[in-house]
Amino acid sequence: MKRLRCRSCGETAVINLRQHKLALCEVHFIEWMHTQTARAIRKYRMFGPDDRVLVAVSGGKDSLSLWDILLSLGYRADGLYIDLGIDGGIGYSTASRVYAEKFAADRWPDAKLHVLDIEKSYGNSIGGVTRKTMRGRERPCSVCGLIKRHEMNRLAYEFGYSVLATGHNLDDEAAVLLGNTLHWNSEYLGRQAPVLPEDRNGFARKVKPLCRLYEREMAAYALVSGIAYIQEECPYSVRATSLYYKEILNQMEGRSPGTKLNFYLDFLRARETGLFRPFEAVELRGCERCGQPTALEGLCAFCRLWEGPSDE
Ligand code: Q46
Ligand code: ZN
Ligand code: ZN
Repeated sequence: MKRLRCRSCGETAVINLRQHKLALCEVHFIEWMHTQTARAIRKYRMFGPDDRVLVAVSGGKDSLSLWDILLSLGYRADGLYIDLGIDGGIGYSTASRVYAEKFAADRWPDAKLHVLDIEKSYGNSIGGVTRKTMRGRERPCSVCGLIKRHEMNRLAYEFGYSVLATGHNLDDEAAVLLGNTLHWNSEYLGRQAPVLPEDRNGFARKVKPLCRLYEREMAAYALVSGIAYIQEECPYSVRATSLYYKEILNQMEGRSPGTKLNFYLDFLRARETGLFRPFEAVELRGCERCGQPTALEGLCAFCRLWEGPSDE
């Protein structure tokens, strides 16, 4: 088989980016990933060099690589690991936390990693609170999403970060887009974007700097950069419909390289030209207990979670 050569220097290529007709060696691939991320940050006006960025790290390849890229680009980025108390027979949360802590200590010892333990702070884990408050009707992922959003917002606010960055990659975004399109969920379509403005003054903007990078590219970046990460998926993700959508999109990508990227970028263009009605912000008030923006009367959804019906 013909050996692929790096387009920049002619050395042996480690990756072939078929959708860009671009083969790159290790050094130039890392450089390309940094440039692509920097471009997305500028294009979507995510943040500038003076912003303090809080990166939500899960111990997985995407979020650790995102943190690595932002620090390599010289941004003021710290990490936040939320220990959700998920076990799944593999000690999932504990193992993920070790990867996040090791990454910070070994690679970027000057960067700060905040760690929040949900069970210690609130007395219950994701599984426990799902069983208790929803009586099994709700999936752990919706409870988990609610807790993560609330706590990331709270800590960003308390620690004075203006931006919250998550490691969602192109495959994640394209899968969500496919799901929203299949249901013509116009509210979610209007809201799906690389940048979500702050809900209220003082709260952080949410950004996804990896939204144009394939999952495969993220895995390759972690590998060639020597970033160790948790390989197992969250045990609750097994039944997620998004995995099925990802499979379908991968099949399409295999037949026609670039499908995922074009699907997502064409959507963003259509969104910009007004195809989807922009999300109309409902009037938000401060939660009576935690002060975070909420559309609900009295307590926000997060504070209600811990008030749920008891087991009797
Ligand atoms: S961590 Fe949480 Fe994911 Fe696990 S429980 Fe679901 S939402 S699958 S990103
Ligand atoms: Zn090269
Ligand atoms: Zn609240």
